[in-house]
Order: sequence, then C-alpha cells, then structure tokens
Amino acid sequence: MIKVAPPLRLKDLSGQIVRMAEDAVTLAEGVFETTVRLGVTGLSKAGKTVFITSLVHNLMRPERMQGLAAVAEGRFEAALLRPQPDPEVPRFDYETHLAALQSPEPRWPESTRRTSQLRVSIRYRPASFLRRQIRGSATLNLDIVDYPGEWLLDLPLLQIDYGEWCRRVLAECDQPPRQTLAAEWRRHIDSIDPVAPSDEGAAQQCAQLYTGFLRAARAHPAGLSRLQPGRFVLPGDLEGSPALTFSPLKPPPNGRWRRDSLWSLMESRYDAYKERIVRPFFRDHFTKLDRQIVLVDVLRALNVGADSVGDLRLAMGELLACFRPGRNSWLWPILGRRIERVVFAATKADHVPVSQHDRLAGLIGSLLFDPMNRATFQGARVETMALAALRATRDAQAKRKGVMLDCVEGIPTDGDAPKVVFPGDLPDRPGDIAADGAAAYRFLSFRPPQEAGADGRGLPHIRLDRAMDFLIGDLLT
Ligand SMILES: Nc1nc2c(ncn2[C@@H]2O[C@H](COP(=O)(O)OP(=O)(O)OP(=O)(O)O)[C@@H](O)[C@H]2O)c(=O)[nH]1
Ligand SMILES: [Mg+2]
Repeated sequence: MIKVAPPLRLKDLSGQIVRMAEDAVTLAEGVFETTVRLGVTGLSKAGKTVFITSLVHNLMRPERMQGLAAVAEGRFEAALLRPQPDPEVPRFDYETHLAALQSPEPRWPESTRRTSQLRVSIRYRPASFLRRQIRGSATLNLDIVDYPGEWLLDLPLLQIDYGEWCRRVLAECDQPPRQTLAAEWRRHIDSIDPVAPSDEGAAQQCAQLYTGFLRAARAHPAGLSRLQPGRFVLPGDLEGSPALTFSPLKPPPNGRWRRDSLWSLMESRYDAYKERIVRPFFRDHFTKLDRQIVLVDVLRALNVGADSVGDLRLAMGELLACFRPGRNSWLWPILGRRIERVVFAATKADHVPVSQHDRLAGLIGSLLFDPMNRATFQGARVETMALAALRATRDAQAKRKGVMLDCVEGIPTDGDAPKVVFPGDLPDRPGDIAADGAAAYRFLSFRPPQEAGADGRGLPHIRLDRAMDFLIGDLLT
C-alpha cells in the first residue's frame, strides 16, 4: 500500500473533500494505472488484423476518434506502445501490417494464423474533478489480444462425447453444400470398419480427408462458418501435431470395442483434444479477457445467399454462448468470470454507402438476437454496429434507368482504376435475404486507400471510435 501526497491545490478545499481525496489515494500502488484486456476476434478474414492496426494508429493520432468521449472532451493526452505483459504470446506485428497498408502500392496485411497481443498505454485526464486534483493524469493499459474466432466454435465440443459429435457432423454433412464438399471423406469412412483393429496410418488418412473437407468448406464461395474442430482449420502452433489426427467416423452399433480399434483411437484423441487444447484455451486465455469485439463479415455471407447467412447465424449463436453463460448453464464452471461488454460489429461497412449502414447494423442485430440465440445469453452489455476499420471507398451516386442510386467508389482489388459500384440494397430483415446472393448484391472488395494517414491523422475509418467508446469509454472517465 502506498499513500500519495495530495497536491497542494487540495489544501484550498474544504476539510471534508480533502479527507475524501486522501481516502481515494490511500490505495494499492497502480490505482491510477489500470489495465483492460480487449479480445479481438472473428472468423477468418473478418478483418481482425486491419481492425487492430487501424485502432492502434488512430489511438496514437486521435484526431479521427471524436466518437471516443475522452478525445471529444479534450482529456485524451497520448497513446504509446509498451512491452506486453505476456512474453510467451507472440507480439501483434503492428509495424509490418501498417507498412503494408501505407506502402506506395498499398496492400492488405497478410492473413494471420495464431493468437497475438499488443499493449497500448493511454494517458488521459480523468473526467472527475476530484480525480484530476489528486493526479493530473491517469493511464489505461489496453492489452489487445487477437485470436481466431474459429477456436471459440470448439466450446460446444466440451459438452458432447465422441459418438454424439460424430452423429452431429454426419447429419450436417447430409445437407448441401457440405454434402458435396465432404463426399470424398464420407466415401472413405463409409468404406472402413470402425471397430476392426487399426493403426496410425488409417487414423492419418481419415484425418487428412476430414481436414481437407473443412479447409475446402472454409475456402468455398459458400463461406461456411461452423467448422469443427477449429484447430483443424487454424492449427496455430499445432500444425501437424498428433493432437489433430482424428476424424468423425460412422458410429458402430452400441457395444464395447477393442482398444486397438480405429473408433477407440479416434475417441481417445477427441477427448485429448477437448482436455488438452480446448479447455486450456478457455481457461488460460479466454477467461482473462474483460471486453470483447467480435468482427463479422455479414456482407460476405450475404454475397453468397441465405444458406451462408443461416450458417453464420448458427455460428454467432455459438459465439454468443461463450460470452455470457447463464449461472445454471453447463458452461458456467468453465467460463466463470463473465465478459463485461461485447461489440458485435459488421465489418467492411465501406463496401456499402452510408445510407445503408443502419440496415447493416440492424441485420447483424437480428442475426445475433435471433430468439434461439437469445435463450443462451444472459445480460452482458452488448452493442451491434456496422464499422470499417479502414475506409477504402467514398460515397458516390450514379443514375440507372433515370433513378439516382447511392453507390461507393473505390479501386476494386482486381482493378487499377477507381470504379463506382452500386452494391445492391441490403434487406431490412434476415427473412428477406436472397437465396442467391450473387443475383441480388455486388459487394466488391477494394484496395486499401492511397496515402492513408499521409495527412498526419489516423487511418480513415467508419465508427471505429464509437466501438471503442462503448468498449473502453467508461475506463477513461
Ligand atoms: N474495404 C475494407 N476491406 C477490409 C476492411 N477490413 C478488412 N478488409 C478486407 O478483409 C480482408 C481480411 O482482413 P484481415 O484484417 O486480414 O482479416 P483477419 O480477420 O485478420 O483475417 P485472418 O488473419 O486471415 O483470420 C483484408 O485483406 C481486406 O481485403 C475494411 O475496413 N474495409
Ligand atoms: Mg489476421
């Protein structure tokens, strides 16, 4: 415990206020330096790397962050990068990602494969008069943790045994488009006897075919979201590890099987995956997060159509359950401490004109708070919004058949000249989503903007500041 001497100015105040001030400063060391851990997640390509890069850049040059109350009120003094607290976690490579976005030929950053972390320390003046008197400035350490959303999708596995998992996967693979994508793996497992004696070679063959199916499903234009186990798609440091050498099999009739059967081998690996990989990730990393932003590429799913959006809705329901399990839920003992605030953000909002942003935000809200999802969720402060971490377009108008249309203008990824694009009208409700997205929408991807940040300000964005105000604004007061 330390006691900080109150500044001289306090002597002018009434005795009562001075006592309050002394109470306030007689606290553990570091009371003016608080730390918050912000998890940034989302499924592959949702925009995590661009989000973190733009966030850090904008915190260090906060002119474009007026939606953050501390900036608007002139209390935000400075932000700087500091060494992160967990040396065993790779550092988020901010400098390399920023250099790609700001190069003479701007490029989007490389895809990332593993979790990483970065600490930004923000110095601000407290909003409260009393706290300002005690200590002019305070520091908030913002620890940003980037991790793949795919890993969260493994949480439901903890509740089900190997046999149940096999039944669920096989039922899903009876439906298109999984049916076609999984055909080779299905043919293989249908051709083998799961309870006959087996060996490592047979396990590897099944695992390779199953992993191949998951990767094809991820790369498929249908953009499937719910792919389990998450580490098969994004193995991180476990690439090639025996822990990932298993696959669902066709369940044999009930009974007891030889220990050297393929079924028993797969079952023990599935159990090991849950206990050695899934549970420790939640226990050691996930439960240490205080706030969370989940980035969701709703537009990509819309581009494909209703099936892909349906798959995304189910994935979001599973993500939501991770953040706020009810006290009676089986998840409570695993997750225990609850995340306080969560933003679910539809990313790449610059793919549609500003006039459609409300609809985009509404869509992510209705996908998330689908009645089925709501049942699993109890009361964190949740916000949904549409944002673009890096604005690559500007709004434009074009006339078609005598009607003026709201469009966006930018350089398409596969072009080299600016183009005005009418992306289509977003639906008001999920029920109105076109079955064939390609016929209804045209959300092109664009190159990053030229000379972003060359004006000395932060990278141009849409509502990044609002998202941060919801997530950490209360800690900057
Ligand atoms: N127009 C626009 N495109 C974006 C924005 N953010 C991301 N993108 C696009 O989305 C792609 C993926 O963004 P990343 O930030 O790399 O996504 P990620 O979630 O880190 O992806 P992985 O590391 O592969 O999981 C980029 O290469 C861009 O094409 C944005 O704010 N605006
Ligand atoms: Mg990334």
